[in-house]
Amino acid sequence: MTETREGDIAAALARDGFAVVPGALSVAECDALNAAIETCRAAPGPTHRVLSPAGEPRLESELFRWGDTPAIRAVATEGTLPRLARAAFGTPDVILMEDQWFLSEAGAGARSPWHQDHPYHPLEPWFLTIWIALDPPPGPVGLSVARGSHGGTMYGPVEFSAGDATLGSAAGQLAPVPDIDADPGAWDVVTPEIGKGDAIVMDSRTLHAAGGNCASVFRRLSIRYAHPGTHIRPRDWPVAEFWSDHPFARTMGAHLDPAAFPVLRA
Ligand SMILES: O=C(O)CCC(=O)C(=O)O
Repeated sequence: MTETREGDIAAALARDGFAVVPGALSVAECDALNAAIETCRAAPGPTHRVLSPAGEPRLESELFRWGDTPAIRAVATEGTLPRLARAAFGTPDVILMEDQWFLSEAGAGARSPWHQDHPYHPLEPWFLTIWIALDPPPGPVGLSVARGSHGGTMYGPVEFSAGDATLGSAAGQLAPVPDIDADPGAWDVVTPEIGKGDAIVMDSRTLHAAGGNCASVFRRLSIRYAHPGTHIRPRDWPVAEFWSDHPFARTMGAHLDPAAFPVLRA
């Protein structure tokens, strides 16, 4: 694994679209987050989805639990992760946008397909996803990224869910994500070797995928941070349901409401 020092994160993001940060969270923090994911599963909120086909060992995901889940709030708002986001943007303030956990049960085969995070959101400029493995990946199921793809085409959002939809509706559509697995020679695909607590920091325009055949449970957490100058840019293609449901998401130039999206000061 090529480690990126904190001071080099902005340059790595600009060049490659991602950076690897080993040991971003401690084992104790990962254990607390894994317990928190079980609490969330026991009382799922409106954004909880089973992404795998019915009847199979599950791939599940949920967003926006930092407000009622202290372990998620702690890592999202204090310590290493906001510090990495400040280093990435080069700003003393960053905005907490979203938290999203993923859980693959032992035996799950469903994968998060190749996609970019950017087109799911009516936001500019690019934002940051910090993805952390909360368990050692049970097989080649960690995050894969297409190096340099942040500087190319923006493709249409891909529906993750085999059942309940996660995308809103709109008339337009962008070009579909190409079949990267079928044409690996055309892409510089990297799957960093990572362990429990290691993070991959990504530009929201970087193509990535994760999951697949998991021999044992595999939990991971993504925290997304926005640049303090982030504003709304309504899209004419379907964005993530949460964002399409919000009236402010249709107001060109509006800023994120700090009551819902806290500004984290250094
Ligand atoms: O871990 C996963 O399955 C997918 C993570 C991901 O694509 C993301 O957080 O944007």
